[in-house]
Amino acid sequence: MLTQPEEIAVYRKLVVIGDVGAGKSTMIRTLSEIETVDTDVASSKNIGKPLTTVGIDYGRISLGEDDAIGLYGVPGQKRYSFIWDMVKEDIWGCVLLLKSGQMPSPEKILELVNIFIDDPNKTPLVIGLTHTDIQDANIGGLHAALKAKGINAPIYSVDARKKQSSTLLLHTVLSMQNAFEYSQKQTLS
Ligand SMILES: Nc1nc2c(ncn2[C@@H]2O[C@H](COP(=O)(O)OP(=O)(O)OP(=O)(O)O)[C@@H](O)[C@H]2O)c(=O)[nH]1
Ligand SMILES: [Mg+2]
Repeated sequence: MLTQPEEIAVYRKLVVIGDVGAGKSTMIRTLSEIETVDTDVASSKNIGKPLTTVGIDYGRISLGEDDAIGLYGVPGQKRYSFIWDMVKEDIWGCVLLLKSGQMPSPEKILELVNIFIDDPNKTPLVIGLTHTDIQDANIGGLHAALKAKGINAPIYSVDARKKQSSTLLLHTVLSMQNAFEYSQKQTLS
Protein backbone atom coordinates (compact mmCIF):
# COMPACT_ATOMS: atom_id res chain seq x y z
CA MET A 1 0.00 0.00 0.00
CA LEU A 2 1.18 3.55 -0.73
CA THR A 3 2.65 5.35 2.31
CA GLN A 4 0.66 8.47 3.14
CA PRO A 5 2.49 11.83 2.71
CA GLU A 6 2.18 12.59 6.47
CA GLU A 7 4.09 9.36 7.25
CA ILE A 8 7.14 10.46 5.23
CA ALA A 9 9.72 12.54 7.16
CA VAL A 10 10.58 14.83 4.25
CA TYR A 11 7.71 15.22 1.83
CA ARG A 12 7.95 17.88 -0.84
CA LYS A 13 5.13 19.00 -3.01
CA LEU A 14 5.91 19.75 -6.64
CA VAL A 15 3.04 21.23 -8.57
CA VAL A 16 2.80 21.12 -12.36
CA ILE A 17 0.75 23.92 -13.87
CA GLY A 18 -0.05 25.19 -17.37
CA ASP A 19 -2.74 25.43 -19.99
CA VAL A 20 -4.76 22.59 -21.51
CA GLY A 21 -2.65 20.19 -23.52
CA ALA A 22 0.70 21.55 -22.34
CA GLY A 23 1.66 18.07 -21.11
CA LYS A 24 1.13 18.16 -17.33
CA SER A 25 -0.49 14.72 -16.99
CA THR A 26 2.07 13.29 -19.43
CA MET A 27 5.01 14.66 -17.45
CA ILE A 28 3.71 13.25 -14.17
CA ARG A 29 3.22 9.86 -15.81
CA THR A 30 6.77 10.06 -17.22
CA LEU A 31 8.34 10.89 -13.86
CA SER A 32 6.33 8.94 -11.34
CA GLU A 33 7.65 5.71 -9.90
CA ILE A 34 4.17 4.70 -8.81
CA GLU A 35 1.17 4.13 -11.04
CA THR A 36 -0.24 7.65 -11.29
CA VAL A 37 -3.65 8.59 -10.09
CA ASP A 38 -5.22 10.52 -12.89
CA THR A 39 -8.59 12.10 -13.30
CA ASP A 40 -8.68 12.43 -17.06
CA VAL A 41 -12.07 12.21 -18.74
CA ALA A 42 -13.35 12.74 -22.27
CA SER A 43 -13.61 16.48 -22.84
CA SER A 44 -17.03 17.95 -23.51
CA LYS A 45 -15.36 20.80 -25.41
CA ASN A 46 -13.11 20.59 -28.46
CA ILE A 47 -9.67 21.13 -26.92
CA GLY A 48 -7.60 19.36 -29.59
CA LYS A 49 -7.19 16.10 -27.63
CA PRO A 50 -9.62 13.45 -26.41
CA LEU A 51 -8.97 13.57 -22.66
CA THR A 52 -8.61 16.35 -20.12
CA THR A 53 -7.85 16.43 -16.40
CA VAL A 54 -10.78 17.43 -14.20
CA GLY A 55 -9.21 16.71 -10.81
CA ILE A 56 -5.65 16.20 -9.68
CA ASP A 57 -2.95 14.04 -11.25
CA TYR A 58 -0.83 12.45 -8.56
CA GLY A 59 2.52 10.72 -8.79
CA ARG A 60 5.53 10.24 -6.54
CA ILE A 61 9.32 9.96 -6.60
CA SER A 62 11.31 8.60 -3.62
CA LEU A 63 14.65 10.22 -2.90
CA GLY A 64 15.49 7.92 -0.01
CA GLU A 65 13.90 5.86 2.77
CA ASP A 66 12.10 8.80 4.26
CA ASP A 67 12.23 11.45 1.59
CA ALA A 68 9.83 11.83 -1.30
CA ILE A 69 8.54 14.28 -3.85
CA GLY A 70 4.81 14.28 -4.49
CA LEU A 71 3.90 15.30 -8.03
CA TYR A 72 0.62 17.19 -8.33
CA GLY A 73 -0.82 18.13 -11.70
CA VAL A 74 -3.74 20.50 -11.78
CA PRO A 75 -6.34 20.93 -14.54
CA GLY A 76 -5.51 23.44 -17.24
CA GLN A 77 -9.13 24.48 -17.77
CA LYS A 78 -10.10 27.50 -15.69
CA ARG A 79 -13.55 26.08 -14.99
CA TYR A 80 -11.83 23.55 -12.71
CA SER A 81 -9.81 26.22 -10.90
CA PHE A 82 -11.40 25.29 -7.54
CA ILE A 83 -8.90 22.40 -7.64
CA TRP A 84 -6.06 24.94 -7.78
CA ASP A 85 -7.12 26.20 -4.34
CA MET A 86 -6.88 22.67 -2.95
CA VAL A 87 -3.29 22.25 -4.16
CA LYS A 88 -1.71 25.66 -3.68
CA GLU A 89 -0.75 25.34 0.04
CA ASP A 90 2.83 24.42 1.06
CA ILE A 91 4.25 24.16 -2.43
CA TRP A 92 7.95 23.27 -2.50
CA GLY A 93 8.47 23.81 -6.21
CA CYS A 94 6.51 24.64 -9.33
CA VAL A 95 6.90 23.53 -12.94
CA LEU A 96 5.05 25.57 -15.54
CA LEU A 97 4.54 23.88 -18.90
CA LEU A 98 3.82 26.01 -21.95
CA LYS A 99 2.83 24.56 -25.29
CA SER A 100 4.75 26.06 -28.21
CA GLY A 101 2.42 27.68 -30.68
CA GLN A 102 -0.25 28.17 -28.00
CA MET A 103 1.52 30.48 -25.63
CA PRO A 104 -0.66 32.59 -23.37
CA SER A 105 0.34 36.25 -23.00
CA PRO A 106 3.00 37.06 -20.36
CA GLU A 107 0.23 38.71 -18.30
CA LYS A 108 -1.86 35.52 -18.33
CA ILE A 109 1.19 33.45 -17.43
CA LEU A 110 2.00 35.70 -14.47
CA GLU A 111 -1.62 35.58 -13.33
CA LEU A 112 -1.42 31.78 -13.16
CA VAL A 113 2.03 31.74 -11.55
CA ASN A 114 0.89 34.18 -8.85
CA ILE A 115 -1.82 31.75 -7.75
CA PHE A 116 0.78 29.12 -6.85
CA ILE A 117 3.86 31.13 -5.89
CA ASP A 118 3.73 33.58 -2.97
CA ASP A 119 7.44 34.24 -2.69
CA PRO A 120 9.66 33.58 -5.74
CA ASN A 121 12.70 33.57 -3.45
CA LYS A 122 11.38 30.57 -1.54
CA THR A 123 9.47 28.59 -4.15
CA PRO A 124 11.40 27.85 -7.35
CA LEU A 125 9.65 28.14 -10.69
CA VAL A 126 10.98 26.25 -13.71
CA ILE A 127 9.41 26.61 -17.15
CA GLY A 128 9.27 23.90 -19.80
CA LEU A 129 8.30 24.68 -23.37
CA THR A 130 6.71 21.57 -24.86
CA HIS A 131 5.89 20.60 -28.45
CA THR A 132 8.94 22.44 -29.79
CA ASP A 133 9.51 19.38 -32.02
CA ILE A 134 6.43 20.30 -34.05
CA GLN A 135 6.04 24.04 -33.51
CA ASP A 136 8.52 26.90 -33.17
CA ALA A 137 8.50 28.53 -29.78
CA ASN A 138 8.04 32.25 -29.40
CA ILE A 139 8.47 33.30 -25.80
CA GLY A 140 8.02 37.01 -26.64
CA GLY A 141 8.28 39.23 -23.57
CA LEU A 142 8.11 36.39 -21.05
CA HIS A 143 11.64 36.80 -19.68
CA ALA A 144 11.17 40.54 -19.17
CA ALA A 145 7.72 40.08 -17.59
CA LEU A 146 9.07 37.52 -15.10
CA LYS A 147 12.10 39.65 -14.31
CA ALA A 148 9.91 42.66 -13.63
CA LYS A 149 8.15 40.61 -10.92
CA GLY A 150 11.45 39.44 -9.41
CA ILE A 151 11.02 35.89 -10.72
CA ASN A 152 14.18 34.26 -11.99
CA ALA A 153 12.82 31.19 -13.79
CA PRO A 154 14.89 29.13 -16.22
CA ILE A 155 13.12 28.22 -19.45
CA TYR A 156 13.90 24.89 -21.15
CA SER A 157 12.68 23.28 -24.30
CA VAL A 158 11.35 19.87 -23.22
CA ASP A 159 9.24 16.93 -24.29
CA ALA A 160 6.92 15.77 -21.49
CA ARG A 161 6.89 12.26 -22.96
CA LYS A 162 10.63 11.89 -22.40
CA LYS A 163 12.24 10.95 -19.10
CA GLN A 164 15.40 12.97 -19.67
CA SER A 165 13.46 16.17 -20.40
CA SER A 166 11.11 15.79 -17.47
CA THR A 167 13.97 14.89 -15.11
CA LEU A 168 15.82 18.03 -16.19
CA LEU A 169 12.91 20.14 -14.92
CA LEU A 170 12.72 18.23 -11.65
CA HIS A 171 16.47 18.45 -10.99
CA THR A 172 16.46 22.16 -11.73
CA VAL A 173 13.78 22.69 -9.08
CA LEU A 174 15.92 20.68 -6.63
CA SER A 175 19.06 22.71 -7.44
CA MET A 176 17.22 26.01 -7.10
CA GLN A 177 15.72 24.94 -3.77
CA ASN A 178 19.21 23.95 -2.54
CA ALA A 179 20.55 27.34 -3.63
CA PHE A 180 17.71 29.15 -1.83
CA GLU A 181 18.35 27.19 1.38
CA TYR A 182 22.11 27.74 1.14
CA SER A 183 21.81 31.50 0.65
CA GLN A 184 19.32 31.70 3.51
CA LYS A 185 21.79 29.93 5.82
CA GLN A 186 24.55 32.32 4.68
CA THR A 187 22.33 35.30 5.49
CA LEU A 188 21.52 33.93 8.95
CA SER A 189 25.12 33.08 9.89
N1 LIG B 1 4.84 16.26 -30.05
C1 LIG B 1 4.86 16.41 -28.73
N2 LIG B 1 3.85 15.95 -27.99
C2 LIG B 1 3.92 16.12 -26.66
C3 LIG B 1 5.00 16.78 -26.02
N3 LIG B 1 4.77 16.81 -24.68
C4 LIG B 1 3.58 16.20 -24.51
N4 LIG B 1 3.06 15.77 -25.69
C5 LIG B 1 1.75 15.16 -25.96
O1 LIG B 1 0.79 16.21 -25.80
C6 LIG B 1 -0.37 15.75 -25.12
C7 LIG B 1 -0.48 16.46 -23.78
O2 LIG B 1 -1.61 16.00 -23.12
P1 LIG B 1 -1.77 16.01 -21.53
O3 LIG B 1 -0.54 15.53 -20.86
O4 LIG B 1 -3.06 15.33 -21.25
O5 LIG B 1 -1.91 17.57 -21.25
P2 LIG B 1 -2.38 18.31 -19.92
O6 LIG B 1 -1.48 19.48 -19.75
O7 LIG B 1 -2.45 17.34 -18.79
O8 LIG B 1 -3.84 18.83 -20.32
P3 LIG B 1 -5.15 19.08 -19.39
O9 LIG B 1 -5.21 18.08 -18.31
O10 LIG B 1 -6.30 18.95 -20.36
O11 LIG B 1 -5.04 20.47 -18.88
C8 LIG B 1 -0.18 14.22 -24.97
O12 LIG B 1 -0.77 13.60 -26.07
C9 LIG B 1 1.35 14.06 -25.00
O13 LIG B 1 1.76 12.80 -25.48
C10 LIG B 1 6.07 17.28 -26.84
O14 LIG B 1 7.04 17.91 -26.40
N5 LIG B 1 5.95 17.07 -28.19
MG1 LIG C 1 -3.96 16.75 -17.59
